[in-house]
Amino acid sequence: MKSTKHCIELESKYGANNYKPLNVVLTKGSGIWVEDVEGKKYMDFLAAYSAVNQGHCHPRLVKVFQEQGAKLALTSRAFRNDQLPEFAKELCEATGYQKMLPMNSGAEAVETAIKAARKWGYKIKGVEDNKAEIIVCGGNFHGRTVTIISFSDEAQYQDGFGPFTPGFKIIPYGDIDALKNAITKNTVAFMTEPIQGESGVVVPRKGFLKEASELCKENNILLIADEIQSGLGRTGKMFASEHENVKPDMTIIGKALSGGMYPVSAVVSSEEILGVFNPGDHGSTYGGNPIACAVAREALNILKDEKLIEKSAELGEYLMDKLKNINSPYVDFYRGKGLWIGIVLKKDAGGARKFCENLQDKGILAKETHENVIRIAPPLTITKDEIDEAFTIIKKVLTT
Ligand code: IF1
Repeated sequence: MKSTKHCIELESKYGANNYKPLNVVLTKGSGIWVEDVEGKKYMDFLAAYSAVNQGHCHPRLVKVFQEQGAKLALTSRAFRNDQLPEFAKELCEATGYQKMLPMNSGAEAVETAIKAARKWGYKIKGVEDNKAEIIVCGGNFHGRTVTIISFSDEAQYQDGFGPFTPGFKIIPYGDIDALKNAITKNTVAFMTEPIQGESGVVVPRKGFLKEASELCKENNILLIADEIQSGLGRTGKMFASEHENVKPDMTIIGKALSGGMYPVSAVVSSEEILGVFNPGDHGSTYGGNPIACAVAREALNILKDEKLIEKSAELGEYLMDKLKNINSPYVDFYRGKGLWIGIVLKKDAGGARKFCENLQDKGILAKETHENVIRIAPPLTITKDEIDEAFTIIKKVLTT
């Protein structure tokens, strides 16, 4: 049998050292539950950063994945396949947009949105060649390509990776005056996470996104929402932007678009904006492949059939109320929406990592973010009883 120690040694020897995971080696998953190589079971309270909103190895996803894999896996976009047209239609209908462009990873979809916005700026808005500017927020996380890290303000994400892509301006998250002041005649887009994930489930001031959206309209600037982590039910709405009744010009989706079965991402937008791409402008070998499309179609159906968005809203509020009633010496405050909660610890609590290790001992896997935030994000398939079970453990960890 593979032991935890053996797996960790092998991975450290042959794998690049770009991660420091919790020392748990998982081998099985079902719903909210995962099991390690020693046979210990855990509740997954990270859900692969919201990629597994539909739960691990959802039987419907496994079935579609196996069937489509056995039938036709990849054609490239040199030829057509019969899954992409249906996926394109269903994704547009589910999200209320006119057009979609499929990619694989989140970062690729972000790159796609940046390219679309720039080209829209030159071809439609009339910005002078190579002058396009995109405004982003401090504390952002949009992925790890060279262009994306070019507008990160996290020193580690940039350290050693320059030179960087120009054309980005950073404003403080939630600061509408800063956004106003950053706009020039060359601004083509404002791109933001409606709720910041990596930053620690940071919800901006109420009204910010709405005001930003109006400001963008007034100035003929595209609003781009990165809903890769916040979208598809995580916050109790299809998209977190809906909490502010905002319909961005472009929305970027990834992670849970496949329920964790396969990398699938997409940009959804209007005819005018995605219409700037001509054959040969952009693409990807695997983007829009039959497995990806079949799996994503089923992942969207599961969200709807199992009412996971509604469940996220209800159970999220239920859990948040319970958490707020814990009298913990370590917790500063709680924030979040739906089943996405950041437990912000006091400065002198000793950091979130040791709380996550304590949770791990007691059977819950959660991941700290930014030293002092414990992030809570279970699969949306979680039941009320399982929430109660987890709560008992969380309460113990936060009070002893
Ligand atoms: C890792 C963080 C979370 C994202 C948003 C784009 C992407 C992500 C809003 C890129 C990805 C992931 C990447 C993953 C861990 C995770 C993460 F801590 F790194 F920041 F969730 F908080 N936009 N987020 O959250 O998507 O290319 O990875 O598919 O280990 O880097 P990707």
